[in-house]
Amino acid sequence: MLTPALLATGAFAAASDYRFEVVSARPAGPHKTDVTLRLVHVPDNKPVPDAVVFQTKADMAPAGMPTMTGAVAPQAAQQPGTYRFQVDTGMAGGWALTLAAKVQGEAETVHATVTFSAAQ
Ligand SMILES: [Cu+2]
Repeated sequence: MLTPALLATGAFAAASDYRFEVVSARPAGPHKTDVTLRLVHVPDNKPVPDAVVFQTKADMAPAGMPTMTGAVAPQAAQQPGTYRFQVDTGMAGGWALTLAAKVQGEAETVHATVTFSAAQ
């Protein structure tokens, strides 16, 4: 006898079910960019509040300068499910923001890299 191959959706949530998306990247003073991200639970496209972002890194890998890095400072977010950071973008161009986050009730760490453009 065959057992059903499909398990209920959501029964086994995984880190790959979550995605960080760029909401905006705005200049915030000289060589600083304010980056707002949204964390989405992909299967139902719902925003995920209260995740703890515990590791961040910014570099210019998208512009071919992976060794050019910038400090990342978390900021208060305006909306649940969004996450805001001020990045020291020493140079205009393409930047990558890499994060590790813990989602409430999820055992796996969510790793993500988003790209944004810094203008100055
Ligand atoms: Cu650069």
